Amino acid sequence: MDSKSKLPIRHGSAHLAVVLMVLLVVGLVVAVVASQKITNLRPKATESPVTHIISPTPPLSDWLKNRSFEEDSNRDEIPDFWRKSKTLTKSDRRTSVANQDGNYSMLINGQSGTSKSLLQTLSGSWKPGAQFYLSGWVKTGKGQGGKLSIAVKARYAGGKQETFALDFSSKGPVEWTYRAGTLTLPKAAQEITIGLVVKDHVGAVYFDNIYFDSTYTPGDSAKFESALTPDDSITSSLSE
Ligand SMILES: [Ca+2]
Ligand SMILES: [Ca+2]
Repeated sequence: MDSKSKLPIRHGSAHLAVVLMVLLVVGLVVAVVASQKITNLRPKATESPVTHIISPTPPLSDWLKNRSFEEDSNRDEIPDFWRKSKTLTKSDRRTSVANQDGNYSMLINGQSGTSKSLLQTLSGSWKPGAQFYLSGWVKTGKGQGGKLSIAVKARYAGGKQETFALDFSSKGPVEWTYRAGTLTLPKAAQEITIGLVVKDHVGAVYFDNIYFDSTYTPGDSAKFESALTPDDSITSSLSE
């Protein structure tokens, strides 16, 4: 009787074990799917510090990054997301000596016969006629000569490049000066490089509060001047 009476109990245990196994498998599947969803929500750690991809209608924060030069996470005095031309030296750096916005600006010490630049490249897919707004502030020391610009270099489909520039007075000293302009792309572009350019100028030049976007909300005294025209004299200055 003992063995017969135990049999239903053993059957019952087997059923229970099967049910528990099924629940365990279902639980594992749910956990794996959930963890993948959480992973997808996290920012991608592999994002390049100098090139970022722009969606067709990006929020403002996805455009030019660290445009006021306040962030420098590795403390090498080259602002995050920006890269330098080979001609920059240690004296060309983020500095708190002058600032138009926040605590820091970018200082480039111009040298005769040398073209120096700080660059940031955006990747995207822009159609002919795409419009942009470019603005920024520049302050100069007792320098003179050459060319001081906030420039945009577009790389068109097929590889041709064209540069547009907002020029500032190269005869210093000049206090913080604001300039702004609009840019309409004549051709489809896949890459746009923003550059702070100091070419063949002798003296200190400070840049701050650079703006580049497809939208603009007017504020204070900010005004956008006439459209920027092509200026290929500094195309080579917008490369490393
Ligand atoms: Ca700043
Ligand atoms: Ca840095």
